[in-house]
Amino acid sequence: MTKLLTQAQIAQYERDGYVAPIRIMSEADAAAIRARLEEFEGRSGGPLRGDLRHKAHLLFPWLAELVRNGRMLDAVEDLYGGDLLCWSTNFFIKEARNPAFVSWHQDSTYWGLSAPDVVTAWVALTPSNPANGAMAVLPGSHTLDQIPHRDTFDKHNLLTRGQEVAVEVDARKAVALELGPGEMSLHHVRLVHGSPPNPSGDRRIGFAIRYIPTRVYQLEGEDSATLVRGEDRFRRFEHEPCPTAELEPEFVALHKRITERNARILYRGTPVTSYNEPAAIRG
Ligand SMILES: O=C(O)CCC(=O)C(=O)O
Repeated sequence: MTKLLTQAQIAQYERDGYVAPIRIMSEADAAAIRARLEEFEGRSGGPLRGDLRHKAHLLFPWLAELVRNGRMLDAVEDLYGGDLLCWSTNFFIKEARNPAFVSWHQDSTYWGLSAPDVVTAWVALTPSNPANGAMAVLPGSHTLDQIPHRDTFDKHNLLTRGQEVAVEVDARKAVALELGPGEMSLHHVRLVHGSPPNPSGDRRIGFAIRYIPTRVYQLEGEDSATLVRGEDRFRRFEHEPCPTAELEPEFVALHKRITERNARILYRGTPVTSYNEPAAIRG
C-alpha cells in the first residue's frame, strides 16, 4: 500500500529516475509562498542573494512548513521509507530575460553523501515550462554510475561550481518537466539534468528540497539535516531546529555556521570558501 504515488509512478522513478508532475498544494498556496518571498525581497532590496538561497528553510517559517508538506513527504516515503531527513534546500530563481542557466549535471557529484539514495522535490512557485527555462532530464541516466564532471565557474551558471558532465549529452533525448505553480517533480540524485535561460517576461521560481533516508550519511565532514518524518536511529547528522519567526537571530547565526560548513564540502579541492554568486544572480 503506497501513500501517494501509484505503482506506475514508483516504477517510472526506478526506470527513468524522475516523476512529474505531482500536485502538492493549490495554485493559490503556491502564489502565497511566492508573495511571501517577494515581499521579503521587496523589503531587503532585491532578489534573494548569496547564502539566503541555500537552506532558507532554517530562516523562514513558511519554507520550514513547505519542507514538511504532508503530500510531498508521502511521495518521498513511497520511494525511501518513513524515516526522512531534509538534507538541504536551494532556491533556483531565474529572473525574466536573464542568461542564468543550469548545465547538464548529476547532483551527486560534490554532495559527499554516502549513497545515491537522495531525491529532490523541485517545487514550482511559478509555471515552469520550455518557454521560461524549465528543468530538463535525461531519462534513465540515473542508472549510470557517477560520471566525471568539469568545473566551469561560468558566470551565468546557477550551480555552485558551474559543473557539467564531461561527456557529450544528446539533448534530443531530454524531457522538459512542465510544472504549474504548486506542482513538483521528483528526481534521483544521479539523474543528468539541466536547464536553459529564461527568455520570458516573468521570473521562473523553483524551490529544490533534497531528501534522504536517515541511513545516508555525510562522508566529507560534519553536517546537519532536518528530521521531517519518522525517527532517526542513526544520528549521523546534527539535527536542525524549526524556526517560528523570520530571521530569528539565533537561526541566522545557525544558518551561517551551517551554510559555511556546507560550502567547504561543496567547494572542496577549489580555492572557493563561500557560496559563489554567479553574475546571473548579482545582476
Ligand atoms: O532549477 C533548475 O533549472 C535546475 C535545478 C537543479 O539542478 C536541481 O534541482 O538539482
